[in-house]
Amino acid sequence: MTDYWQRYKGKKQQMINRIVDIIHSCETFLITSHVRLDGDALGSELALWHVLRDIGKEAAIYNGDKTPTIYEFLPGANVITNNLHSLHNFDAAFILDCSELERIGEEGNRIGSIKQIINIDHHISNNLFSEVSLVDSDASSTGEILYHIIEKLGVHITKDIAINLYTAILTDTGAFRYSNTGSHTLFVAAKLVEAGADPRWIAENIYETKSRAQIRLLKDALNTLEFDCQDKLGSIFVSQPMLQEAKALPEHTEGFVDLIRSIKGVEVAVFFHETSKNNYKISLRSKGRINVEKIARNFGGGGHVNASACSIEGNIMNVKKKLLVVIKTAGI
Ligand SMILES: [Mn+2]
Repeated sequence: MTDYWQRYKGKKQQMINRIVDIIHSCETFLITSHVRLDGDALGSELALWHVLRDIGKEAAIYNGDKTPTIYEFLPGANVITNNLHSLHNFDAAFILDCSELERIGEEGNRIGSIKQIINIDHHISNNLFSEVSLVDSDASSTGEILYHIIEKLGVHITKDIAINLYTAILTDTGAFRYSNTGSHTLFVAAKLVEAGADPRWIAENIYETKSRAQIRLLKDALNTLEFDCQDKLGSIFVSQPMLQEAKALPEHTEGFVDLIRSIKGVEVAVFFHETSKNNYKISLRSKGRINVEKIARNFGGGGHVNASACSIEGNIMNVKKKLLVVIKTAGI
């Protein structure tokens, strides 16, 4: 574990100290994250909310999107608001798991005008939109980084905090399967289990509560499965009519791309999701060699080496063609 603590020496340690100072010197905090919420965004927000409240601070969580149903079990999830009124009450804003202000959604610029912004993230593509930025692309998740801040703060990790942080780490590592799972990740996860996070109960809430509509949508999506690049590339898509037919929600597509990656021999998995007519959100996953962050960046997106996303306009045929050209140049 010594290597790990080494990473938090020097500049990163100074930044953690600075964030701790800001927490002590401010009273009211806004906490936010990116649209298309995931377990890391929500778990990190809620863990931090509990921490701030536990030390007598005021805190509110705003998100541009509604909380997906599967995350409603998270302790504190009911406090999250989708409406932002006056901002002048906030001394500082925490922007978590968010590579750029625009990813917050509609309120990004307004929130960006709060005088003290704290940017905590693990995306390699983070554009360091605040002077106070703690970005650690070696960390599995924003939740893992937050654990260290909480330790430094000296706040007791309650069961509610542990459940939220564990969920953040669990979901961003694909249940401890992705290459971002380091010994340090498991070390933190172990500490959270000791603090009261129940792995069985959390996994059941997240992975074993699928609706029938979701499975129906998956069935239709799998009908679109195609292989390219000598079967090293697997892809599926979901169109707007498919979503309507299955009576499913956009959030029900979560995890589809991982299923494609699970196919033997597939090195890059792609999921095309038509979010509005002729506008596709594309999720990319790779098993290692191919850097899908670079591919997404080509289309104005970003993410991590093994998991990224971008958007391309056009019909599915053209969108696929455009993406294939770039993937082929990546040397698949
Ligand atoms: Mn994350």
